[in-house]
Amino acid sequence: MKIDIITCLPEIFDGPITQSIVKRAQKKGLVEICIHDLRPFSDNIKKSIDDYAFGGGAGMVMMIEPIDRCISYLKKKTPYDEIIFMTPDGERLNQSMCNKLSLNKNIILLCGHYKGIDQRVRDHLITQEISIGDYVLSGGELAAMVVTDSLVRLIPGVLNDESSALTDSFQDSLLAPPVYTRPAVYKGWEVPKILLSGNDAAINDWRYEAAIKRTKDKRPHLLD
Ligand code: 6GU
Repeated sequence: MKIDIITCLPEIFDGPITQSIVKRAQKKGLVEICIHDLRPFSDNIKKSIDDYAFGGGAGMVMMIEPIDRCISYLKKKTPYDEIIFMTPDGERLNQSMCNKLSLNKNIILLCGHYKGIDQRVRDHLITQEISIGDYVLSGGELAAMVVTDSLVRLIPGVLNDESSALTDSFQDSLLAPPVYTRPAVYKGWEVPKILLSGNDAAINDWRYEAAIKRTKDKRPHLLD
């Protein structure tokens, strides 16, 4: 899978997706993540990528031209399955969207910024709009990293234990059950005895029941 991220703040991406699982996935060649700075695609002297809103009002608007040029440049080399705009008014991300997106070969994540983006970008250049929740972030960059992380862990071979993405919370509309490790007793707080029994069938039953209970307690709407 290839993920091309278009942003006016490329430095932000030096953090989470250069570490841990996503880093390993890139090293193994299972995913290629490329960050593209929007600013060089501006054709004016100041390399500006935003301008005042037609009709007035506070806040700058991201211009269509640098974005169109950047997307056209990328499209010359790669056929994209989806060109996704990260925006708080997009479709709210959930696990089933992540699963579907992870099947794509090539995607673009376009990060919005400032007060908004010229509507013609949304009308003509992109294929999908995604939000990561009902709150407003300063830009789409953190959201693009959330999407990237959630997709990469689903690519076969990325996780050491092939089954572990399948047992993630939300994969079967259930939260994952509690887990424990040594010591079996700490300050008098005990691990459920069944987990120490060695009886795999009984342990699986316990985990299933615990997953249902946790979902009922914390996210009852998932059981609807
Ligand atoms: Cl994708 N972008 C911004 N700016 N804020 C958000 C978001 C995206 N998703 C939730 N809040």
